[in-house]
Amino acid sequence: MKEFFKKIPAIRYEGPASQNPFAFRFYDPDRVILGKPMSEHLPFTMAWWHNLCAAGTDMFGRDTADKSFGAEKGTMEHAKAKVDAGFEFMKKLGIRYFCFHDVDLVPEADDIKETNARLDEISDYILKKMKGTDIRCLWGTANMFGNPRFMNGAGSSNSADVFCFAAAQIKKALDLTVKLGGRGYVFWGGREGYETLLNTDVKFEQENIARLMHLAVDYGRSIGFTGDFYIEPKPKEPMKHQYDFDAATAIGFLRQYGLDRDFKLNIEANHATLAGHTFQHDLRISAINGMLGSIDANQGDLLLGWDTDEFPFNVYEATMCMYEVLKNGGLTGGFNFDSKTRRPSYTFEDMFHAYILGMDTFALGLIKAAQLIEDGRLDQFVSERYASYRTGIGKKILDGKVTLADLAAYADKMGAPKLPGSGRQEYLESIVNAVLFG
Ligand code: XUL
Ligand code: CO
Repeated sequence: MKEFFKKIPAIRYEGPASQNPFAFRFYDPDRVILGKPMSEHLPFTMAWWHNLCAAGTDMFGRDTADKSFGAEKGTMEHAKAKVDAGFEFMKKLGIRYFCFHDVDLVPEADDIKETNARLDEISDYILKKMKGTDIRCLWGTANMFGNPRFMNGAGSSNSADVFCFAAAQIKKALDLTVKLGGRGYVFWGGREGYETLLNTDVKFEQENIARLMHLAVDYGRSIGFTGDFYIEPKPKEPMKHQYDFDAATAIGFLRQYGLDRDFKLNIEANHATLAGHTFQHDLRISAINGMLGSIDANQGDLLLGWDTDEFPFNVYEATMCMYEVLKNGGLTGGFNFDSKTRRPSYTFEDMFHAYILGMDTFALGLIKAAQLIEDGRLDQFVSERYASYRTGIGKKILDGKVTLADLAAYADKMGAPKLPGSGRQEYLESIVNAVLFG
């Protein structure tokens, strides 16, 4: 078997002092944190599209990286070379999951029957590669945004034929996900949105997206898919306005259309920040609604207003993410690095450095989040902040024992309420710093 990353050894944990560029400094898979090994807390996942397909093309310039893996692009030989390279990559890093879009796996043909035959061939090949390894599929999805037919979306398209084509792609992508033992199936509503209300029937489009999702659920369950479906919220880009704007909007949509039993959310850091939220905010909103399912691990650049999909480096953000994940009792999905190396980082070594960075950042986030929870001061502060609801009038409010008139009478007697206690934000931030760097 050809080795693609010859100069790169298997990546091992060597500790924070290590200066070996091909070693983990924080990700120590067997280290037990809050009763579970790191590797179980952190089901790290390779995104097929960024790692094996994207080669640096942007709006202003062509590829900088060579991702041909020794084969001619657009051929099945190339598709198989990507599988070989991907498995070598995952094994060397100890990554146990991958995610894919249908068209990441094979070149799309003009005729869907031909594309599907190619998908059958490549998934047989992937299955063979999986044998004897502990590498599994995290989730699959259908790319319903790249091809020109999807210029107006898939479920939201004005064309019923395009809706049918999307259905056909979803059906096949679900078949593949089940065949590869995927834990989940993702809907990122790539172009499910609008450019102008002058030509758009928003109600009709949203109902049709829900229709397509119901059809997907019915089909998925009929072929034995027991995992979660996920919506991946994003506010904009490519569409000016996307329907799954953020976690709260997506949850409202799922409930409105009766999809909330089968779906959870796949929260992407850079999508949350594009929506004007922190990553932690969208994780919290998902978690308190019982809908935090999976994570697309990356980060944006707050100086740039677009989806830069950078490898996570921000330890504060990763810590607060892991804080939410630990409090959620983990994920049904995993941590998919929907991240790409910067365009000038174009070598195979950079691909490894990027994953080492991302995995170490989340490992550090996990260690620090566990310490914050064990420290207990944040939790204690929050609990005390709401203490006025545990006795007296507060307790009566929670118990549903008072009317608005009762409360008004209480207020009449009370005079002006005392100011609520200090929020102590700066003190709490200093605790976070002390735990991170103390
Ligand atoms: C796009 C994005 C997608 C989804 C899968 O912003 O995040 O790659 O994760 O379609
Ligand atoms: Co994503």
